[in-house]
Amino acid sequence: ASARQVNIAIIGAGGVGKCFLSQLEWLAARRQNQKLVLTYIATSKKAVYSDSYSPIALDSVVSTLSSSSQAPLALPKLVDYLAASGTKTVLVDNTSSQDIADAYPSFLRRGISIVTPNKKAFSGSYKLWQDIFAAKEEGGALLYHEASCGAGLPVISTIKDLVETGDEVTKIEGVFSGTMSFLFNSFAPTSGAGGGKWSAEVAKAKELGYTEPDPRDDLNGLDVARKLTILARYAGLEVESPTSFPVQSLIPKELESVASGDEFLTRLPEFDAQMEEVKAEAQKEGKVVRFVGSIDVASKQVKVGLEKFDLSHPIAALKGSDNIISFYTKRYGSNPLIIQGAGAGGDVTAMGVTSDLLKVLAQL
Ligand code: NHO
Repeated sequence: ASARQVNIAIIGAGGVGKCFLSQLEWLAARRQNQKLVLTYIATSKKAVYSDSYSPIALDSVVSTLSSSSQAPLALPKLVDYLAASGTKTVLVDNTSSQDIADAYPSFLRRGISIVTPNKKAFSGSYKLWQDIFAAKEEGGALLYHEASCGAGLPVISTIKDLVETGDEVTKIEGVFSGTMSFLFNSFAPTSGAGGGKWSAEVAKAKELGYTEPDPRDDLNGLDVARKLTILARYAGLEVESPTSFPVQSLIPKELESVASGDEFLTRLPEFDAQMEEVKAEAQKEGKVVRFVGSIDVASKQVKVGLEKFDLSHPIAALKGSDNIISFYTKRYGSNPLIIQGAGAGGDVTAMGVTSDLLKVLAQL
């Protein structure tokens, strides 16, 4: 392979993965002086690759994958396969797999760079977080995960820029879940009028590709807790895990142990009255309820849950699946740096992954 070739390996071809593939095809066709070659792609069931690392055509990759009879390589084998190519390689992890996240150190140590929207590596144990960054140094690899918070919005790059230029983050707060934003904006609109049944809005959010593969990961607050864990760590707090601070779950107790996400969605309508009550209680005070998260750096407090807001508050007035994230810092004083926009969905999330890939490519 020529020095200007970069191999790409992709795991995951679901909602985000498919959008990423079409962005990659667009990018590869326009990339000058650097040839992007897809040498491996896998889902949980199938894979496409060859011992000679022959290029997998990007315009037909989805159908090639679905008609493939190859099984995915076990992770240690995949590390060896990618490292043995002798060509610079970027792994794109478009899954939500903890196993793959746990294997990041072994990829990075072998010099394989990683871009990903998967939150699990950066919001798992603090030990994994430390291992990942040590392995990255050791292997001289690159690592970006912009889409792990706020989809394509520049959230991770912003907090890194703030910290690495010597600013001090004092507080971060906002709406960090595209799903929760969508749910409350449509279930409890500021206009007071309308608003569908809670369970119907949840089903719609799943259909629109906003939710995690299992929507319970959004409704139990864990998805927001993961994002706050990541941001808190960049802000300098040694948060042990996304379950080491208070997180309010919106999953009815009775449905906590239901086996599948689909069964959960089927039974959720039985509990619509509970959410109607939450909505009515806020309405009585002339407010709306929203699902928010905050990090107070000085007191080391992180929390996630429901809060009531005046109708004129920027958090109450969000639209669609928008996130809003306010960074309070020494430099910015009492007027925070605010980032707002779509916080979920295949295309905008994939854009975060593709722009990370561009950052890696520029340095290879
Ligand atoms: P899918 O559609 O379930 O696809 C997962 C793919 O991974 C499938 O092809 C599956 O076969 C493959 N896979 C799973 N485990 C595997 C394994 N062990 N080995 C090989 N393949 C495996 O999931 P999505 O929706 O495409 O999500 C992919 C990743 O993007 C997840 O890590 C998710 O957390 C992340 N992500 C998604 C979104 C989004 O909007 N869909 C966002 C960010 C990151 O900003 C977004 C967000 O935070 C959404 C959040 N729910 C919110 O705020 O409401």
